[in-house]
Amino acid sequence: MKGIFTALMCSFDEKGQVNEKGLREIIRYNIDVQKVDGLYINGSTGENFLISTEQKRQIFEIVKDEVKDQVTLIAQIGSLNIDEAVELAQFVTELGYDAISAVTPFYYKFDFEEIKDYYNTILENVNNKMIIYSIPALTGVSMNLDQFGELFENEKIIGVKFTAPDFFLLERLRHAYPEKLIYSGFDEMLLSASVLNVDGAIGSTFNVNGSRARQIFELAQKGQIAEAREIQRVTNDLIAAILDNGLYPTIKEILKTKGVDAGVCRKPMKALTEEKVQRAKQIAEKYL
Ligand code: MN9
Repeated sequence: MKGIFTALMCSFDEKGQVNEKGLREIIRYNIDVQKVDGLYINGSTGENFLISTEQKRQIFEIVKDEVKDQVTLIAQIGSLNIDEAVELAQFVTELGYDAISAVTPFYYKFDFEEIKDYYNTILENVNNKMIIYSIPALTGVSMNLDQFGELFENEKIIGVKFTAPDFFLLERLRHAYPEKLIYSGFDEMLLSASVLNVDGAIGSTFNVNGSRARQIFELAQKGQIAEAREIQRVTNDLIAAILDNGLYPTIKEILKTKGVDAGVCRKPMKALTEEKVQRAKQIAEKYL
């Protein structure tokens, strides 16, 4: 379960339907070209919060069918509808997914007892391992060291996808819970997180830049920090350009330059203007 995991994109057509052929191409590109250790399905990058339950099931099925047992698969099943979360957790477990992950419940200001109950309820209903998905900037939910500790008391909770720029908390978590898996969630901070000895990383830009992410992670583990810093710098030039042009649609456009039918993003995400399509192509040419 350690290593570099792509937060998998999904290919959608103009009507917003899943483009199965395109999705399979994105998967193959990640495994065969970027050579990542695993895939994280239906997270933020998969546009999970913009699609129907039926589409989530469809994506989980296609991914498992394409991947079989070639790489590790983590299914993000978290939902504000706890019944949906349980149902999807059971669905992917039957499909043979290696672990599930659930975003902290958001929108309503749930207190910690409610958040804890959410995780424990899902896990009472499914026999699988759970990775907490913590992304305070998008959910508004921040948990402290003690609260992570309380969640980790449930033995089925094996780790956290830590998408926050809080390196103090990250270091405290690493020190306090050496047996839990910690995945770095911000690709632009991978080196800093790797120095703190995370177990791996899960990221959107790995769809196109996974091989550099691996180099950063592995060099840091070997203590070759200067070399890792140089690759993180190039990576961050790339990420800054992608963020400036529009994160997910630009990654899809870059995938298209590699012959991968990545489709478009779901509304209300907007399509790239022609100028931004050209810019995406230039970014691909310059960095990838
Ligand atoms: O899964 C991703 N988070 C989101 C993690 O997309 C919200 C990251 O990979 C970021 O996209 C990336 C760019 O900021 O670090």
